[in-house]
Amino acid sequence: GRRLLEKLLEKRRSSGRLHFTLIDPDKTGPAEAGEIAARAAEAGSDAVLVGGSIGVTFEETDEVVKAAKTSGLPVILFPGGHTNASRHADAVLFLTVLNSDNPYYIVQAQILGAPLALKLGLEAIPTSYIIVGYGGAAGFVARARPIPYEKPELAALHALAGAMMGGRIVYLEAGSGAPKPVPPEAVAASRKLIDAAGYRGEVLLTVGGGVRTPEAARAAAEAGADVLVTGTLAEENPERLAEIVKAFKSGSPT
Ligand code: 1GP
Repeated sequence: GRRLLEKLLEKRRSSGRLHFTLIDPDKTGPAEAGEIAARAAEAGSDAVLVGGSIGVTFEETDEVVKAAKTSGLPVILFPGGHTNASRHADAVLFLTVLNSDNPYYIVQAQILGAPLALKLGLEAIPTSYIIVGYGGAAGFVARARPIPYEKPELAALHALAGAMMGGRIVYLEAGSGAPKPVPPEAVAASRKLIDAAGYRGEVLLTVGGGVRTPEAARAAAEAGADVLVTGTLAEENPERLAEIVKAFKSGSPT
């Protein structure tokens, strides 16, 4: 069949912006993951991401992926390292941390993870991952030098390079639970350079970390994000999920 990446790009072009719900198997067991994924589908989310930075086992990943699949949404692995794999997932964010100082997170995890993705039949979605500001556990574990909140032009240069290096998802990450999301200025500056280089429609500019309000979701949309990722929200304020998805998607597809 058609690859998931192509389906997501097509969906973005035809029906507008996308929302992904993140589930961390270290924090969320399979039963709760099933409930969150079902709620996410109902709220208008377009995919479930499964992964975390610390303490995630093969078995937990497998069980959470299986539970999330019952929602009918595509399930994409969001690995914290090369061992976070599951044959039950549809795809894996094959990510390189552009602002890591450690070669493992730039290229070695990919080399070690590639044969696992092949064996498990996982579609690898080239992903350029850029950590901004707070960074959270992801920034700490990946040994990132987080881009300062007040330097949107630096974030944009990373985003442009990420697209030029072949990233189809260019992901600006403030870190799960970040006190404030990626600044809209950084999203807008990234959008501008990605479009100027001719990647509009081929690259999904993705934003996540610390989005808790419809206002923040709307700001990310207006700044030009194609995809919004929320994680903590579905665990802590599940009743707000639909509202936030709607705020991000309203006014789509442009
Ligand atoms: C983290 O971008 C995601 O990788 C989501 O972050 O948990 O803060 O929504 P939150």
